[in-house]
Amino acid sequence: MNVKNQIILALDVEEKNKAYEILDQTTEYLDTIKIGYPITLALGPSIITSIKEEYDVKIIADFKVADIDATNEKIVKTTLNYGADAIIVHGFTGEDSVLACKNMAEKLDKEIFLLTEMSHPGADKFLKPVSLDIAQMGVDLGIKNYVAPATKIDRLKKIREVVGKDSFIISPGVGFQGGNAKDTLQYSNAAIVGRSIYNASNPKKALEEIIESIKV
Ligand code: O7M
Repeated sequence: MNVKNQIILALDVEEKNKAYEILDQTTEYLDTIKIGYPITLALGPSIITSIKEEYDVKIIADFKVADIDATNEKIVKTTLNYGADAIIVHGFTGEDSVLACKNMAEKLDKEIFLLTEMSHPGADKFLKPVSLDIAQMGVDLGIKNYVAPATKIDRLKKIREVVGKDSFIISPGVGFQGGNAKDTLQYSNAAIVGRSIYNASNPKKALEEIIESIKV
């Protein structure tokens, strides 16, 4: 996946007007949007289709899919048929669950991202001990796209080592959670940013500043 300016907007707002306002202000610089549960549960999954119709963007559906294979397959199929270009899938569920997602996405000519380790402190207890194994499972399954934390650069670096230089990593946690875009992009292909943009008094300016900070 190609991500303009290496920034993905996490559009975790719950009102359509607000979502469109943010998109109007940021799509000059962005071409990849992450749509998650907050906006989808508030507005319904057709928000994916609506955004795709009105903006020239790629949509990554962040539904952190984590069920048995048969259920995962249905979740992936329905989400991608709403127009999402890719869907984020948890890795801790294991090979059969992840493979069901990969196979369905490939059938629809779309992509999955495998979530390895998370950005919040609580993830250290259960996910950290297995995240490199999750990443290795992804490599063994032929997965090309990964999610790894911007808040834990040492972990991001290790995950990069496991998945290799040709894999595509996207990283949440820049800004509000304490991560820094420039440091993150040493090991990651794109930073995911939410609140620092959509809660800013001037989202366009906030985004411009993040993009500038990457260049210096
Ligand atoms: O910049 P923020 O903190 O407002 O938003 C970060 C976004 O990334 C938000 O949508 C989170 O749900 C998501 N996220 C994390 O913050 N940490 C993770 O470990 C994983 C994700 C994520 O996108 O998972 C795929």
